[in-house]
Amino acid sequence: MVSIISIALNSLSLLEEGEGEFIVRDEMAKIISRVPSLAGPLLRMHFHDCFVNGCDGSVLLNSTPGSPSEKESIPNLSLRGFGTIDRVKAKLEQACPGVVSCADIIALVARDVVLLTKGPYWDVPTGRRDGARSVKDDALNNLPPPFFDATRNLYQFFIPKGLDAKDQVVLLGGHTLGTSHCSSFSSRLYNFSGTMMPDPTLDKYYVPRLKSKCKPDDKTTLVEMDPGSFRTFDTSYYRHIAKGRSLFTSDETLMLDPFTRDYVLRQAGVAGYPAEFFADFAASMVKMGNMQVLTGWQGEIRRHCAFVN
Ligand code: HEM
Ligand SMILES: *[C@@H]1O[C@H](CO)[C@@H](O)[C@H](O)[C@H]1NC(C)=O
Ligand SMILES: CC(=O)N[C@H]1CO[C@H](CO)[C@@H](O)[C@@H]1O
Repeated sequence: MVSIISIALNSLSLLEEGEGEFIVRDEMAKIISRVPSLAGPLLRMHFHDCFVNGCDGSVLLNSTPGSPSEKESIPNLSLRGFGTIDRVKAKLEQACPGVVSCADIIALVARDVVLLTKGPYWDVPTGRRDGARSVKDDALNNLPPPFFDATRNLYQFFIPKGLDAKDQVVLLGGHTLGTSHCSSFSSRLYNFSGTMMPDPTLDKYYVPRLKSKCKPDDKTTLVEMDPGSFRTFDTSYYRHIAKGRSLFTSDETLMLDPFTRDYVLRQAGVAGYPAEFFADFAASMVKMGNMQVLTGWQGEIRRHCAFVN
């Protein structure tokens, strides 16, 4: 299924001359050099788009009266970068109106922010078309929460989408970029599973550091997920996971399953150029980016990413 889709995407590619891709890269280079902290949210946006009814740009749609869109759901609260997508879209519409979908823009932008933060390059199959459906509850039902266990309930979110345990451990390496709100993990610091104690799998020397940044009800403070190199795409998040210093249960529990633990430990041990992780991440991103895409006469090329035409 996945390979058929990717062939369809390739043959449909409307950016064969690379002009559109060039415009996106150019704009992203400017934006990331000015606001490096946008790299994290823009990578994450592709994940949120693809996991909710496929990579169809639905994450960008505004609510309409009486029908709240994905943007209104809890996991969205921390999404940022919508203005960046609009800017890139405006540039593309100037150069080649009606050609590049918002779904393709999100996929290209995600690739470019990884590249611009010293991560791998991959060819992005293009030709996705934009969907019309964006429903708040779809986001809640399809996006896994950070307090889920990677070895048990997290699979329920990945497997039905054709992503396996390897894709999961690889894609979660994307947490090498960006920040998290305290509220996404503070239950692990103060009241883990109702115990009024920190999560025992958290490094006990790391807990006080996190507590000093995050008071119990803090909903605004941002914490680097990969402290020291949160603006560089590398393997260092795996080193944090290996030491009990990842922020989310969903990351830490990768250490419970022998297969994912081996992967984490292997990447954590890499000194120098992380060839295996880079190749794996590229492959899993292409796989994620091809999920349930609209092609051919399905969907449309939106004129503005926040509204259906
Ligand atoms: C089990 C699946 C996942 C869970 C539970 C999860 C959870 C989270 C949470 C809770 C945050 C912090 C949000 C906040 O409080 O601001 C976050 C941030 C982030 N996630 Fe994930 N995530 C998952 C998968 C992914 C995937 C597949 C990618 C991309 C390949 C990704 C990329 C990111 C990035 C880059 C950030 C930083 C965003 C920023 O800087 O604002 N995540 N994730
Ligand atoms: C701790 O967690 C338990 C279970 O989730 C909850 O019932 C309790 O109210 C929490 N206590 C505090 C002080 O947050
Ligand atoms: C970016 C964005 O649209 N965020 C929305 C997420 O959902 C809340 C409500 O739950 C809205 O207030 C935000 O504007």
